[in-house]
Amino acid sequence: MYAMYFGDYGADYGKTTEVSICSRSGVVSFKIAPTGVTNLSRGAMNKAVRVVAHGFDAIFTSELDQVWPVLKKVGAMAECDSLPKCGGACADSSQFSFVMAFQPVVDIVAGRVYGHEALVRGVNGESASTVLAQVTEANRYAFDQACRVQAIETAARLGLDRRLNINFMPNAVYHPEACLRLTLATARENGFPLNLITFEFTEDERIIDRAHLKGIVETYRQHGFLTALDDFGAGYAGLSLLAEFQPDIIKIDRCLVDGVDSDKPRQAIVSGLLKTAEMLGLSVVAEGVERPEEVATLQEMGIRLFQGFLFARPAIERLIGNDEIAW
Ligand SMILES: [Ca+2]
Ligand SMILES: [Ca+2]
Repeated sequence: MYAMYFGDYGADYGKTTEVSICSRSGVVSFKIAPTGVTNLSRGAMNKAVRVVAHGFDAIFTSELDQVWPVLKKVGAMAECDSLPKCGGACADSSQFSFVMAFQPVVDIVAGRVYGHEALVRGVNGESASTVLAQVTEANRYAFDQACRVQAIETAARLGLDRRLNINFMPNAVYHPEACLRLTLATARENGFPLNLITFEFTEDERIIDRAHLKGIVETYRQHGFLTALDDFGAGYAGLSLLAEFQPDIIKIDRCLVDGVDSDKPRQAIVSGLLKTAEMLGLSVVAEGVERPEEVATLQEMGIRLFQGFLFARPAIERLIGNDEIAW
C-alpha cells in the first residue's frame, strides 16, 4: 500500500487546496479543486482506498502512474509541479508497533530538565535496534511519520511542557512541506505547541543532496521548530555539513565525550567546536555522558546541556522529572 496524502483538505474545504502525492514513483504537488476530490471519493480510482485520519484525506494506491491519469480525467488539476523522486515509498504506518521512551536533556546550571528526546522501543521494551530492524527502504517514510505521531501523542498525553526532541531520517523526507503535514496536524490535534519541538537529524552516508537537507532545515525553521545536528563528531555528521548550513543546536556525540577529562585531543576538538558554536550562535548538548569527570571537564569548558546515563536512562512512556535526575 502506498499513500497519497491530501493536504489540509478538511480545513480548506470548499477551496482549491494544495495536494501532495507520495508514491513509489515520487512526490508530486499540485493544486486541486474540491470537485476533483469529490469525484475521487466516488471511486474514480477503483484500486484506491480513501481514508480520513489525523485531519487528512489519504488515498492508498499502488502506483502514482495509475492515479495521475484519473486526476487528469476528473479535471482535478489546476496546476502541476513535479518534485524530486521519492527514492522510497509511502506505506501504511499501522504495520509498525512500538512505543516511545523519553530520555531527559538536563541543564546543569539551572538544575532542571531542559527537554526530552523521544526514542523508539518495542512494545515489550525491546531495544531501538529491534524496532529499526523492521524498517526497509520501502517503509522508511511511513516509519518516520509513525514515529513523529507517536512521539507527539505520547508527549502530549504525559503532559510534557519542556522541549520534545524527535529524531528524523532525512532520507525519509522527500518534500519538506508535504512530509510535515501529518506532524503539524498531530500537534494541533493534541494541543502540543509547535515551538516546543526540536527535530534532531543526523547525516547519513546515503545523503548526497545537501541542498535538499538545507531546504528541510529551512522549512522546519519557518514552522517554528528548532533543529539539532545529532551525533556530531561521529560518522558523517560533521564540520563540512555545519559549514553549509546551521541548525539551532549541535549534539556532540559520545565519541568525543568519552574520556574527555583525560584526553587532550578530545579537549582540543570540543574546545574548537564550542568556539565555532559560539560564533555561530548555536547551543551545544553533550550526549552520552556516563562519568562525573566528563561533565566537570565539559562544564568548565562552557557546556551546560547534557544527556546521558549519568543523569538518567530513557524511561518508557514516562517523563523523568527534575527530582529523579542524578544531579
Ligand atoms: Ca538523537
Ligand atoms: Ca545522538
